[in-house]
Amino acid sequence: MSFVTYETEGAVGIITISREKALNALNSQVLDDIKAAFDAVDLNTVRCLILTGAGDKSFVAGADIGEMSTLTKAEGEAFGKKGNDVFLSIEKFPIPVIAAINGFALGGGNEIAMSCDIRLCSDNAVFGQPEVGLGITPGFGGTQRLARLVGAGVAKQLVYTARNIKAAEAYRIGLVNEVFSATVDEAGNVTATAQENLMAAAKKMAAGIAANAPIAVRASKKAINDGLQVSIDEGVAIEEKLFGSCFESEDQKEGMANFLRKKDDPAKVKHVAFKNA
Ligand code: DAK
Repeated sequence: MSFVTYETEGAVGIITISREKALNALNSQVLDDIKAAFDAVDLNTVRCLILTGAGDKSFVAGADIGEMSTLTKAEGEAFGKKGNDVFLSIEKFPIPVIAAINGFALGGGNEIAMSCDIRLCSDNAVFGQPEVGLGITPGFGGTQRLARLVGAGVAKQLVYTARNIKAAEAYRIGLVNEVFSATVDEAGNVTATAQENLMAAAKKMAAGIAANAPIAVRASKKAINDGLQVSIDEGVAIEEKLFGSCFESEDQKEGMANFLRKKDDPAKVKHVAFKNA
């Protein structure tokens, strides 16, 4: 039995962590299943991924505390490496990954969300790095990615205090890109839940990304990720190479020719059905 499901809708793939009874907490098997799901994505047909959690209460409530409670030092290090390998492969995955955060994103849950490219959440989402309260440090990249995303000062405050924050605060500090609430009609009836609106927005964004030139989207992801590791001089050199690599591709030729054909009214320019060459 796998704790992860995978489905596709056109060029969008949806990976769902599905261990609802334990609020989708990450044990070794869940980590293996996540890796297997990413490995199985057909990059010839899928151009953007959504990562979410099953149910409407939790995205991922962290690493599995039961499993971690009996680890030796060596096992703890191995568990940390297993998670880090999975999270790094998400961060470096060739196509964009959107985290649709539908509830708790604590510890390893916040860390896996931060390894995605874009974070959207429902208004019941709760974020935090509670590890120091459990006697450990964040172990799946939390000390590194949180500081890069929200700045060292805010990251240190969140990690040292182990305080959970709600969606609005996560938005204010730049941890999430957008927050979704339920839609209510004039009579006060809920016409769409926050989670439904979250998933609809994630799918719409993913489909929009998937409609853009895939070579350029992949190169942009790589340029941003690689550039964040180096000086600005080295970063622009990385960008130059990746920018150059787009030329002579079918995407570039078709994309620019399409614009030029419609140049009298640029608003009418539609992205062509790009191929990968
Ligand atoms: N692990 C295992 N089970 C969990 C879990 C978790 N992180 N979170 C929730 N569950 C389970 C609960 O035990 C409960 O199971 P049953 O008792 O029904 O069998 C079920 O999910 C429902 O949870 P609750 O009954 O507690 O639900 P509530 O609504 O009352 O509370 C909650 C929801 C999210 C506030 C609460 O469950 C909670 O505080 N959960 C723990 C959150 C947490 O502290 N997460 C961070 C874990 S630490 C490292 C590698 C990795 C890491 C660190 C180091 N290295 C090796 C270096 C990562 C660490 C973490 O992620």
